[in-house]
Amino acid sequence: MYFACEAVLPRVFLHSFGSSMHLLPTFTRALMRRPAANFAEGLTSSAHLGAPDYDLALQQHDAYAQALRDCGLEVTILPPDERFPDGHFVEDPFVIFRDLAFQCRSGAPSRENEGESLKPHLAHLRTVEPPPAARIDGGDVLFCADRVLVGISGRSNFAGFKALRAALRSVKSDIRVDPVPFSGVLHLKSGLTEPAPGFLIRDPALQTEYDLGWAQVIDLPPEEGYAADVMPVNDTLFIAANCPKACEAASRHCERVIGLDLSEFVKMDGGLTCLSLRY
Ligand code: CIR
Repeated sequence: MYFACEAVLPRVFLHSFGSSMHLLPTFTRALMRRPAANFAEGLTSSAHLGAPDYDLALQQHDAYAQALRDCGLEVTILPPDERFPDGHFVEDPFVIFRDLAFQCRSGAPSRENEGESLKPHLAHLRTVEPPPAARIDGGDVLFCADRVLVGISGRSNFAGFKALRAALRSVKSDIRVDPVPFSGVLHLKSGLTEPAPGFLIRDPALQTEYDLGWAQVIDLPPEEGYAADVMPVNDTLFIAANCPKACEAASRHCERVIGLDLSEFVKMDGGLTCLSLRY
């Protein structure tokens, strides 16, 4: 079950994934992993939200996968893997850019080896592994229309940033890749994403000295901060359900806005983008 957002204001910009205006191509496939029964043993800083409900999480995961299928994507769902309670957050172990699959190494020790089990499913891509000191989570990597922002966080370091930049430049030599030291949220994309070219949506909890002056920044009210992790999929923008201000802002810039309820994943610090790898 997912929700169409009412467009309450005129839509003045369409998202332009798959056009020459955006670095990323039209997505045709997505890779996901079903949450394991022990997923509540994963890392979280949100214990105050209560323990997640496994059955509801599975329903929300199913709805998410169906919503991607409804956008025309072929969705592969891998079986649960109890070795990794955070293993369904498949966005973190890989960054995919055209034919490149950059294998991340998380700054969180419990998540360091998650990528190995995803690797065979990305074998058609050119896999690049970073040097041992490089740490990075895919949740810290934001592809904007004309640049890539790489969060420097508890999970991702400068060595990780440099390794990723080199790998991205092996695909597109003039790609702009900026480091973005930040604090206040787990991953960069937990607190900052680009719903439409030149427009950023931000959780006010995110603190950074990085100059965002090149974009128009939409600041969400604190109570809707987690809706800053929006997920553009071709002509559709996915946002967290039940966030009216975020929905209104997104509808101003995007043709089709869909709300997805991920309440059980939010309890484990998960946002929209982290549940799939789209390529
Ligand atoms: C973690 O702390 O790593 C997981 N519990 C949540 C990861 C969410 N990933 C993401 O936002 N990209």
